[in-house]
Amino acid sequence: MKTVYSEAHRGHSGHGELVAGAIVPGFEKPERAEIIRARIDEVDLGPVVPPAAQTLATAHKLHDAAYLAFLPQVWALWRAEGRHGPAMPFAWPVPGLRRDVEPERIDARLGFHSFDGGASFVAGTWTAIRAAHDVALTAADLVADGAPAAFALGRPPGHHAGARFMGGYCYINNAALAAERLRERGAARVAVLDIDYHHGNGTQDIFYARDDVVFVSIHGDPKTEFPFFLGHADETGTGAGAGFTRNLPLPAGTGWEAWADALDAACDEVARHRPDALVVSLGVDTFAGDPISRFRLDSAHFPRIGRRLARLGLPTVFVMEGGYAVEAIGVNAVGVLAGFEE
Ligand code: FKS
Ligand code: ZN
Repeated sequence: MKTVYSEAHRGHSGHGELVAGAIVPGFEKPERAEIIRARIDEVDLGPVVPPAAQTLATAHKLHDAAYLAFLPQVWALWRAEGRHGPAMPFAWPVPGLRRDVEPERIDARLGFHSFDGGASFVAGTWTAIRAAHDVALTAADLVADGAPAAFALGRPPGHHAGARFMGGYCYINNAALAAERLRERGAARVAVLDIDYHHGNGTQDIFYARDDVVFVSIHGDPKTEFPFFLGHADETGTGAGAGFTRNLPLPAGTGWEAWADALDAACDEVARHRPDALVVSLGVDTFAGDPISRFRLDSAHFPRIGRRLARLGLPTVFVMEGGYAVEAIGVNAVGVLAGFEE
């Protein structure tokens, strides 16, 4: 399959994140994409192509206009306050505080448009976000044009980004963009299957009331795992979308046997809705060696995931999400794709 990739992701680097009371170097770093990119050549997965030019029209169907307008301005507003280091928020308008007055100060606006401090900005962040957006839409177009599958290798990732918020390393929801583009290009129903360790709260938020995009996710139980505040089994959709969201939370420590059973259940759920196309939110932080996650999959399991997904027999867009064991991320991510291609 073709991989869509842009070097622009490299500008999103050098930021830190808050872990257990200390700022540490960000886990979501450029080496991740570079190592996957190198592995694609090593196993001859297929050509690597640049994204085609895209407008923000599809993003505007998924994300709030004020939110989308804010993202490209963040770095300049931050610099205008005399700051040089990464931009990150420190206050959030939780229930009990007001959201109806849009604040003016950059620190307040960052909190207003986010749910955590995990989506920080450096000079090249917007350019990387925009490139990941173009990458996801281009991969969806390849599949809409008839390719059986395509791989959107962009970063930053997207599945924690909701209609009006960033967080968890995510800004614009790349998987949601791919799903929406497949809809625009004629798919009556699209399924998004999220196999990242963390619940795709942003994707769920965006499609929760819709019956044309099914969202199915396998992830660490939010009672103990990030993003903590969404992803429980009783969340199944609302309004027209009732029955079109399915969450399969698993306890930290889950190994291949139980995870593979959940994958079977998730695939059955996808198939039951008879979608015309599939988007896979491909996180490989389910790997036992992942430094921030707690499932126990081995590298040998990732090709088996790909083979199981292939059995759905659907045109498929793979969109890169998480995975932080950088030494294994190439083998694991490309393992899924190679297994799919078998
Ligand atoms: C303290 C722990 C917070 C945040 C984990 C974010 C996971 C992101 C991801 C994505 F796919 F979006 F990249 N950990 N800093 O793997 O779900
Ligand atoms: Zn993750």
